[in-house]
Amino acid sequence: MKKAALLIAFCIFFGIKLQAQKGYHLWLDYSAYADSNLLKGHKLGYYFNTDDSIARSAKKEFQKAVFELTNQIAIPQGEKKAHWLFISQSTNENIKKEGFHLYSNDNQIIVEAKDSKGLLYGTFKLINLIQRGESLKGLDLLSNPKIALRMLNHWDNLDRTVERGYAGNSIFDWHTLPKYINPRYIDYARANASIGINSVSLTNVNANAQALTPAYLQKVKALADTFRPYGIRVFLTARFSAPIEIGGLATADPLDENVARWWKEKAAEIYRLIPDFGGFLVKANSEGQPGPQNYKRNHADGANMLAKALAPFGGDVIWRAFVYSEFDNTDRAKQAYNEFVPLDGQFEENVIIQIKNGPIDFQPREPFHPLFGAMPNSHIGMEFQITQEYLGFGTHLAYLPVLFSEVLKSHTYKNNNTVADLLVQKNSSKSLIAGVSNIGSELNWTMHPFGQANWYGFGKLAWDPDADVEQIAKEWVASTLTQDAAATTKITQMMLESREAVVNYTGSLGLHHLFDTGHHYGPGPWVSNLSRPEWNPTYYHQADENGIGFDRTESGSNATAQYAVELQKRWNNPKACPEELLLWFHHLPWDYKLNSGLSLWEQLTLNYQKGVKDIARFQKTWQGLSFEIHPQIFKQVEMLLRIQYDEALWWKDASISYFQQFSKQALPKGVEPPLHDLNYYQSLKFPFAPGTRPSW
Ligand code: GCW
Repeated sequence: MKKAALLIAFCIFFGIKLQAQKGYHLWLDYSAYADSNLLKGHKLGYYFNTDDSIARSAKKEFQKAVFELTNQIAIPQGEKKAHWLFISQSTNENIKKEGFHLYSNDNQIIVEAKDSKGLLYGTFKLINLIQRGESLKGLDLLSNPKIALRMLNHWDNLDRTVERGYAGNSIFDWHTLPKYINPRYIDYARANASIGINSVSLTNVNANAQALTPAYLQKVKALADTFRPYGIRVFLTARFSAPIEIGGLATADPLDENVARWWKEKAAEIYRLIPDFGGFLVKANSEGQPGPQNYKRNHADGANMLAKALAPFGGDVIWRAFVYSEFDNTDRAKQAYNEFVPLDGQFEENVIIQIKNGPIDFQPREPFHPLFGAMPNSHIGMEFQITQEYLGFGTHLAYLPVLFSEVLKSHTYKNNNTVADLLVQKNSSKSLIAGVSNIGSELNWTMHPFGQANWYGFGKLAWDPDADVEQIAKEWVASTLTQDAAATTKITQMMLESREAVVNYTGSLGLHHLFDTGHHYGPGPWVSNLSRPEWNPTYYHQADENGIGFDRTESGSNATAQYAVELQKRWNNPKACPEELLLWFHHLPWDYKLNSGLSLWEQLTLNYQKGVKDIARFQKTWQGLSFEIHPQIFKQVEMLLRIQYDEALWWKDASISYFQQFSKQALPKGVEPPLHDLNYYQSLKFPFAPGTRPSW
């Protein structure tokens, strides 16, 4: 009893309101910052010049925030008298579609936009400024989205399992839809709108044709109706063989007239229910998914057939470039380029090619994908993975905007463009940045409280790919964890370093795909028995007594030839190749001397140790923050960092034990010997690791 009373007194003293479950409200939790002085001197009358459903959402958000922040009620007033003006249909030419201008004059604060979506985004921005205690005096902020389609891709199955999901089940409960609208759908839409996300694809790219049946389309319509007032359009994944599976046709050949007609009719059926339906996201001829190649057609044939079905209604086809064939024994990293570059210029106007950030698969570090800059006559989009398939699932702290931004800023040396420049495609309604969602039914949505920062940061970078990731981290911290300046600096620093820590303890210097089979949980550098060579970690690290790494230079797979000459020169030469990509492009002897003077073996093992040490450091930093952070979140992160530390150590020890049998070298000073022998690490099995479908 005494303890509980003390805790409550403590919380009141530090201005922390106790809530049953902290974290659900994400960065839209205004309770911790309720400060009636915050809006002192500001009258609370407001005026909206628009009253459509999206503007009404903006109004609701404003009212809610004012009430939660000040315990006062905002009141509608005439345009002249109101202190807060929300103006849509602006004639200001500097404001673009979905953009906004926030400014203040002597007695008014104005949110001005061209359209209601811009008004909603501007309102959320204004609330965020207030929530973070930013002064509104002299406010003058113009913000236009640089990317048209800012999109979440859910890999959610209809049975509510989530492929590579680590935060519980799917938030979409297909069984109770369409009649039961879980209030959570609205909070999901609010959260997305608050960071500018305007499109969501609801279903797994490993698609189930059932989603396109009339019964399921009713459910999709219910979700679309729920999300629409928040400016969000829905997309579905289209299983290429749907005409056979649910249409009763004998073929899904894209050049077959009946097939094309089936998709046209399907599109018409969908648009009758959902007039602003976004379109289809398609994974075809990849990892066993059906596609046009089943009929000896190519990706353009497949994509264009669907594009023609959607075009009359304004829909798009987002066609994924994540392909690698079991019948192609060249380097997997080269295959997407080889398949897609010859098709450049052949895609319909409403097709966007969605390319993963790197050529293999969302690894902790990869060079940018060679297709960026290689398809100048097609619309291209970016696919990031927000869910942490390869960066510690739901239990590791890894602030991913650092990874995203590293890719976006990469110079392609094609027409002087960075990857971000290529994505922005000035004024194109087909520009796209998609992120594979990390959201699930966990009360705090993402399992790890810091996973929320990855959702948040993704949205911010999709709005502005040049945005500063440190600034994003600071804003997120101030909106969720604390506004104490010293604590913010410490937490932000930890976030900024966290991604590199994961790189170091999973495999640095350009090593990749060392993960255990199937579920990808933990280390499995020894795995070599899978049916397809490129599913085996041994394919990627190529470690033997002579050295380690994948030779992708002219003497090897020549994958470097898919990049601009400037990059070829740099990457082909181990002395010029950035150390963090060295073993991505080179196979080098264990005693190869790095620029630092250390040998490859020394540097690699020291990096493993550094990754572990970094997590221990984060634990210490976190322990010092117990007075600044809500007790529940503090405890959650404390437990999670413990898991991360143990798993980082496991990664280091397992990897070093495995590689040491080839290097045959002693550990350098500063690297602690593994706790167990290799057999032990190889014996660990995790049949129920999350993120893969249970086989019941
Ligand atoms: O990252 C890999 C995953 C698969 C995924 C695939 C893809 C949806 O391991 O689970 O399937 O990529 O992106 O299609």
